[in-house]
Amino acid sequence: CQRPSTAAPVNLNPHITRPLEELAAIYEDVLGGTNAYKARHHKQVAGAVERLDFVVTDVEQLCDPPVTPAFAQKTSTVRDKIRELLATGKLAKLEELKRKPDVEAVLELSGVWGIGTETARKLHREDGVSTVAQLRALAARQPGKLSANQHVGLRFYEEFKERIPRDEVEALAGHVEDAVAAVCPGCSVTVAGSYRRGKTSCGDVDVLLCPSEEFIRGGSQGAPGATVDTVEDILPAVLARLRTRGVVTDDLSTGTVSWMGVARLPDSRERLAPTTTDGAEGDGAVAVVTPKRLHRRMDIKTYTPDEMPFALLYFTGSGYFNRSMRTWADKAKGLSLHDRGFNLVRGNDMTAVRDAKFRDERDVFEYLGLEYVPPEDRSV
Ligand code: DCP
Ligand code: MG
Ligand code: MN
Repeated sequence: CQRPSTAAPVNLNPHITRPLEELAAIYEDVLGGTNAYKARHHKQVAGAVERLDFVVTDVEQLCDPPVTPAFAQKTSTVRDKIRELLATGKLAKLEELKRKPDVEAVLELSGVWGIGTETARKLHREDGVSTVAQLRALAARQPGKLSANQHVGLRFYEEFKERIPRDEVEALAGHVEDAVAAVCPGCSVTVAGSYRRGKTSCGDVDVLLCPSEEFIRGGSQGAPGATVDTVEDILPAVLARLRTRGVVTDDLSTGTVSWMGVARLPDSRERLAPTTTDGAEGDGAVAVVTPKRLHRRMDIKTYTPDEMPFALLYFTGSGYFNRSMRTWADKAKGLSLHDRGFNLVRGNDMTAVRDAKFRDERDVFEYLGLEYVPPEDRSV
């Protein structure tokens, strides 16, 4: 029952769709095999509920007409699950599955960065590994069992699990800004992701770089002071500086315009240490508080000014918001929306949309006939 609306499609029923998706993910990724059918069934219903333009308060609202054919089936146990969610806010089945040793093991192992549920299942089944501690022991005995990235994920397992406070995100981004200013003056640095959506803490730091039009046209001629000449040179040069400063400690994936890796605030003891008149060291008179300097996941990507509105939209998320935006673009306009622009889809053909100029995110919303949604409202 989709009414035409100019309001951007947001999920009004996360209280139903999230637990159903979590359950589906366990059926599909953790249990696998014949559970794939159950997973699909739950995902179809969650997908249909996600697109509704009203808040579901009674399961009967989904029955006549059925929100999706999957829902019409007499045997639909999803109906009971939604009834349970509406009544209790919980899913007994989900809680029960999460307590099963096999499921628990796969969920714990796939919490290591770089280890997907497939690998986690294999490690559990074939190597008898159930915990991160056991995986560390295995990795020490047989380093070849894991990829370089998985070793990094394992090394920083506890640190990566910690949320990053906003001020630390800002401090880390400040170091990126310094490096960018030295390499390519006029290139903008924008923190996207959950930070831009206004979250008080973030899972990682998502940074977008965008050089000026002048740089695009004339390299260092167009942007005086730039030490590089092409878009592809910016990120490698920025990373080199950040490594020298000890801000970037590890790489997970390196390309010319896209990097994933590990960063942490440099040792700031000098700056934080109060100056003393006698300069005596180690006499206990000066309490130097060294803040915890945790290793943090950071992503940095470079986009051209033409791509930037799309990149900003994509990397601001949330993932759920992106999905509804993409579905809307596809269903309402036959457009495929991605991080660099729009493609017009005609059967199997895709052509880039070039008839419009997109200066900012608002232009993208407008092109889709949608009201602008500020980043803070994109978390669902
Ligand atoms: N994104 C996406 N699809 C993916 C991965 C990412 O649409 N498969 C988009 C939406 C995310 C954004 O990129 O919001 C940034 O990805 P993150 O994984 O960093 O997610 P968030 O920044 O939103 O949350 P967190 O605080 O956990 O980092
Ligand atoms: Mg993020
Ligand atoms: Mn990220």
